[in-house]
Amino acid sequence: MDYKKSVIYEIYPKSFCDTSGNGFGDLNGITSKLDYLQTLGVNMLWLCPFFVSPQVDNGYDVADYYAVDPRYGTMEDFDNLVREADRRGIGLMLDMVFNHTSDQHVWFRKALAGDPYYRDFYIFRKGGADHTPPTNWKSRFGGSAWEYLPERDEYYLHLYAVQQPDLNWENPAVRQELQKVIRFWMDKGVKGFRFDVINQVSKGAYRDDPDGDGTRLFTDGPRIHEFLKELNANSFGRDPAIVTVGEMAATRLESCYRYANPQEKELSMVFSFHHMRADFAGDQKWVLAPVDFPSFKQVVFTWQSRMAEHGAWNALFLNNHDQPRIVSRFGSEGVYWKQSAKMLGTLYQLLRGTPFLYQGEELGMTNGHFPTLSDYRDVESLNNYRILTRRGLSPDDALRILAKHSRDNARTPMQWDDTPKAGFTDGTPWIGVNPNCKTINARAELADEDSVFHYYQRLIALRKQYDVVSDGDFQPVTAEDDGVFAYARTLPGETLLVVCNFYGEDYTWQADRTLDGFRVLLGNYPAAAPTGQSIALRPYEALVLYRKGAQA
Ligand code: TEU
Repeated sequence: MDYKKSVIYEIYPKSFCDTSGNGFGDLNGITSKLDYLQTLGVNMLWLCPFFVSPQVDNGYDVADYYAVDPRYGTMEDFDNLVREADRRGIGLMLDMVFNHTSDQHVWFRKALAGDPYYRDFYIFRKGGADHTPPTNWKSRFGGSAWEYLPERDEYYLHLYAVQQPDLNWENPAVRQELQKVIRFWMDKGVKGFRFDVINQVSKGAYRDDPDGDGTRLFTDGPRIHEFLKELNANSFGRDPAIVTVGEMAATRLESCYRYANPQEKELSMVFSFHHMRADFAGDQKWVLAPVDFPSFKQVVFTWQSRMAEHGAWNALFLNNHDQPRIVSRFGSEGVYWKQSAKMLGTLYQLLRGTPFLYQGEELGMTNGHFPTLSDYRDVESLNNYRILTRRGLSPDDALRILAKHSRDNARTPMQWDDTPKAGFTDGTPWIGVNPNCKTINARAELADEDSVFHYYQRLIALRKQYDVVSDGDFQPVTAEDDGVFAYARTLPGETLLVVCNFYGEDYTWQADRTLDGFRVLLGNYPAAAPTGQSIALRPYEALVLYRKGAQA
């Protein structure tokens, strides 16, 4: 698959489509929606984990890498999904959670039972004389990254939930086991792999971080490139058709030059997250802060330019299963809901890289707006609610922060139709259905030529129709601080100009070049071809302009 000309669609199976009536999405549900996905025009499906798991972190706590959790179906259902997707020219990308396992994985159970071989699969350390943890590192989900085992008077490391003990990648036996997992799924016809927090598997020295929570020490660690090259050579690198993407939490730009440069033989591309911190306060996620648009634009432009200079490839996204819905976060749910959803899709899908759209993004799905704590399911959100209220925040103030930042905003069931359960399940959904499924749903949008769905269909088609989208250079156009996100993609004799009014007000934009000779390939308003050097942009207006001939 030519990942530079492809669009990848992320599916959170638990929330996609339930065919068994247990309230959980399942593999047969995905199979039943392949025609819908083929109509949308996507080329590959990234499936979040569906392996055997106690579901503490919705499957990112894996208890058996080789087996389908019965909640999601059977291995025969998976084999059928591979066949049916392949018939439609759609590949499958599986999610490999290799930084940690579930504490119910047999390896960890054996380690706790004292088996020395499996004990070295994990990271056990003695604490300090004063009963302090081995280091001051913090879990990404709140609290210490070390869990004390009184019966052994030692700790084990978990960068995420307590029930997600970190694997010891310094142990070659661990790395060989994980390479076997990848080869197993390759043999079953899988054509892509997403690697969960893979840049945190090389921990370096276990020492206190005097200036922080340890992230600087265990992120992009000392052996990470060596480990990735070894993983590549002993598994997916044996099939040049396989596409890989690394989730690089808290990564550095310089590290990503290497992760995603084909000459390094590590990965095809990387997810980075610095642009998704534009509504954080400094490094703090669990606060209410406005969107810092100039910072968002500057980060995206910097990553686009620098990664291109170093021959490295980006995975492009604004939504995923960990991020609140972007139309609620950076756009508008009000009168300009549709325009802002289309504008945000245009803004990122035509950048240099491979776009990953997240289930429901193509419909303009919004945040869940859960009114009570009992509506939440996410371990990270529930942990942080406790932390916020322990710090003295009122329950209402803490719930306001969860409503804005919780990952559960992205995990409400996919909205297939306008019935009370949105056509997601006949049973009791594991998490609440967004009542706005009455108007925001696939059935309605498939029937409406002006829908977000049909706009995304046309947006996705541009990547296949115009080489300048897949192969063109990137040039920032509006780097200075104004309300427009505009950039150019160029090939000799071709220019694509993408202009997005990021705000909900009219704005007259002065272009850095004459717009004569450009034609409108796509827009979220009825638009005539602009002329001269300025465009009167309407609220959240997006325009894709194209000119063939002398560089504009
Ligand atoms: O996410 C890693 C990660 O850092 C995210 O949890 C996200 O950055 C954080 O929630 C922002 O506050 C991966 C998976 O995508 C996520 O679903 C898992 O919970 C996590 O790893 C542990 O496997």
